[in-house]
Amino acid sequence: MIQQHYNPSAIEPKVQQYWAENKVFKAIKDTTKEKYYCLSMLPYPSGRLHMGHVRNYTIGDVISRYQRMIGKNVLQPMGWDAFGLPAEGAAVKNNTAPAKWTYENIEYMKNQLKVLGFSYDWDREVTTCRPEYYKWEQWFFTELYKKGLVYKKTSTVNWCPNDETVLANEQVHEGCCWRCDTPVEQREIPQWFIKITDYAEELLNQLDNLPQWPEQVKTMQRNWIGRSEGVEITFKIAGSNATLPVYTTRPDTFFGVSYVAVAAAHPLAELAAKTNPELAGFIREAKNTKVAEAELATMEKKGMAIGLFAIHPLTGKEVPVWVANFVLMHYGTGAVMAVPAHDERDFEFAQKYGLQINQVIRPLDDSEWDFSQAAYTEHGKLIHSGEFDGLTFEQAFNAIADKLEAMGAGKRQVNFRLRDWGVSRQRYWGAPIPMMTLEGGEVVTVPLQDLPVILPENVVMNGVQSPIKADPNWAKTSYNGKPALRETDTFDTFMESSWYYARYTTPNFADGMLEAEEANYWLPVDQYIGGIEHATMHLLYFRFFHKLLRDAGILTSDEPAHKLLCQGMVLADAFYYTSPTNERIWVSPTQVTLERDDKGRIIKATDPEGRELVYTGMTKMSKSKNNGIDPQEMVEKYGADTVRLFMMFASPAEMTLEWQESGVEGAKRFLGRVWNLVYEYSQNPAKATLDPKVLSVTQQGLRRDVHKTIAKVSDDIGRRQTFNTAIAAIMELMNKLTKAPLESEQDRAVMAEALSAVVRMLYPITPHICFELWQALGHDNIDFAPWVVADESAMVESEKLVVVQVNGKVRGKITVSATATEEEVKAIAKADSNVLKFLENVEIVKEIYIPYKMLSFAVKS
Ligand code: ANZ
Repeated sequence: MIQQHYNPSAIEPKVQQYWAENKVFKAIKDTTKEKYYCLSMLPYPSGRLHMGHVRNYTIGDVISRYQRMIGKNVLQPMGWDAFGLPAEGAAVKNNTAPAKWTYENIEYMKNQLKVLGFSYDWDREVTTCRPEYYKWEQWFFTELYKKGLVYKKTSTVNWCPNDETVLANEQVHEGCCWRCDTPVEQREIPQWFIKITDYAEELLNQLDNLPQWPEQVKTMQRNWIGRSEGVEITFKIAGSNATLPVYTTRPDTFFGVSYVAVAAAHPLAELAAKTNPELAGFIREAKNTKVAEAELATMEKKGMAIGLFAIHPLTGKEVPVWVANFVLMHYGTGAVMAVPAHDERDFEFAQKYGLQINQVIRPLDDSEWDFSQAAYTEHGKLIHSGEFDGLTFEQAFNAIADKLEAMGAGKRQVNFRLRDWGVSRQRYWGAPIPMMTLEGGEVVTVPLQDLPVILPENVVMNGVQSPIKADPNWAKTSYNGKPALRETDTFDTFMESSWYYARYTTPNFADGMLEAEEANYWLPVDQYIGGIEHATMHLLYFRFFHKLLRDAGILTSDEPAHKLLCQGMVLADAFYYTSPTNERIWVSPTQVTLERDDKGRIIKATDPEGRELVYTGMTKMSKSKNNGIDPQEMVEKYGADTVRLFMMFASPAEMTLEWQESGVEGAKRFLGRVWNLVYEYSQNPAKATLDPKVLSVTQQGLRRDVHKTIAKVSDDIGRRQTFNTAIAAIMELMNKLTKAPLESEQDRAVMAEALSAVVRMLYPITPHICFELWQALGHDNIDFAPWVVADESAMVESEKLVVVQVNGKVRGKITVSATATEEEVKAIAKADSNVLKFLENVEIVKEIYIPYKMLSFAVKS
């Protein structure tokens, strides 16, 4: 029996327990069914779920449950991206081991996920810090090494002196560490690399095979891979045998070269510095101020002439060689031919140091360009370029490239901005890199039978130094009876998150990385969901690993995921006051009392002490602004279904979501209305079956609304993924249903059909309440119920309502058959008693008919 009032805390735990005990969402390979693999990005076990997780996982759960209802064999797994730096920091702070901290967090957060009612197959849970997981990652790395896709190289890295770790370029923000804001230094250390550049072309080209990925993500990946076509041109150095190759994408500007610039670490600069202490000082400083690539364009240009001259291969003229801080050592050849008239950076540099600015490109419309202000960087026509004058960009590119190639002074070249992936980290809490060095210096892989190389978990963290580096014995091992030393670096944690999606398909397979048959049944992922912040690194490594697994003969597909959805951020109001020491103290929005104007705008905000607060608007939920809303508190207060409904209703999935408690309350009221209507209906349920032939016009109209809503909701959830509009349509239908009569048998039969549709349409979003209501409607278990399908015949209108006007005033409303002709409609109107009164004793001068909407008479007496 259904309770009279909706009480989520009475039903949600009960339903969740049922799901868990009966393993309702266990995914089993079944080749007779179409599979659907729905994957949400796995969380880092930081301790508590935040609203961003809840949004991500609710979207995934709605899609999974919907796909299950339409008959797919659904796999929806969950796991933990469990290695990483925060565990070490927390361990030091709380005087515990990173492993212990991590496993405790996982336990806690797993429970939080269960309380939200997500339909995961928990038997496939993957925890990336477990040896049974990283064993296969280590094995795969040794395989890549054997294939020549892994190498060790001493290279300059971004070094955070506080965290004592290497940072990737994108982990350096304005010269500082992304985590602790410490200024980043440059260091030379040996590191392991995976040759992602071997796959650059394929990673770029196959973006075209991903029509269901957001354009924005593909554009970011294209820019990240950064393919460019250019020419490598070799300059000779005057008075020596040395040569200086440069890489340019603008050979058309070749006659405008006024100097050549090299990177601070370029061998030519180093050579010149040997006899020039001032230059040596400049180089030292330039090498230590490392900036992210994106800042190169805007930072202050600095340089110094190195005292050498380069000979222009076509004009024979000599131009000075400079070292410049805007030239990257690891791109192209580490040297550029500078054309200040046509390149912004070269221009700024030339202006600063008084170098020549020679125009060689003219706008196509022959207009004049003012070279005192800026470079002209567009493609145009060549001038002052000898035999090449008058050529366009493409013509000149080819003509000059051909000529240089014929002379042996240049060659066409494709370059990629993408660098090989440095996977070594000097931290403890990661998977050990499975390599060893023998006494003679030979480097060997750890053989499979000795894998995994286990990271000791029961350690005491001494400051930030890695315990496996601190313990001199840990590295000592042997190889074929000879002493060997283990690598003490660990993998970048992006390694684990690059293949977890595949491991979920065969999570407990002990004889290999993946059991190929089952893996290929589930893969590729049909729907991947996660934050846009992963557009480049994770999502590129994920695509790369899939191709590596394919080329290892394990997987058969080219790409890991057909469809990608990047959910928007969750925002909340933020408030602060200024302390006596002039600090901003941020007050949680849950503590704030608000006064609003009649348009709902905030006009006054006060904290519990009555202090007036500054309102800064809606911003991303964050610790720094103390405006995070704790999902657990919200679930305790409103129930999981309400939180889920609000999240899916408040905005389209890709857009930002503004957390409004009033909206959450509204969601709860709506569920209360659904509950009440089902309760009311269940007190006197339909005994007759629905008979479309005997329905009144009103009953037919209501049924039509029901089926139109079903069609719209199916399309919104299934194809358009506009969950908010689907919910709005269900709400609109509910408004009509609450007003509908429940008097006759057919009234109740129509209602029975309508409610069974509403409950099934809401189930993917609010599964607990629907589980209960479905039984109240006399059905069995909604977890196995099919999605409701719209009945085309119920959607056609057999009759239409036409408004009749006389001299612009509404005088009647007539019901006509949906196939009535204009003449028939007019005849019915003229016979209608209400209309007739106004047509007597007058002359009809004009009749206007808008089919099945309006009939208008103009009359005069
Ligand atoms: C001459 C020139 C003239 C250039 C002109 C541009 C405009 P993308 O498209 O990203 O590949 N360049 C080459 N190597 C560089 C390095 N190591 N550090 C900094 N800049 C470098 O960019 C290629 C262009 O970037 C090249 O074309 C070169 O400048 C510069 F009107 O050569 B160009």
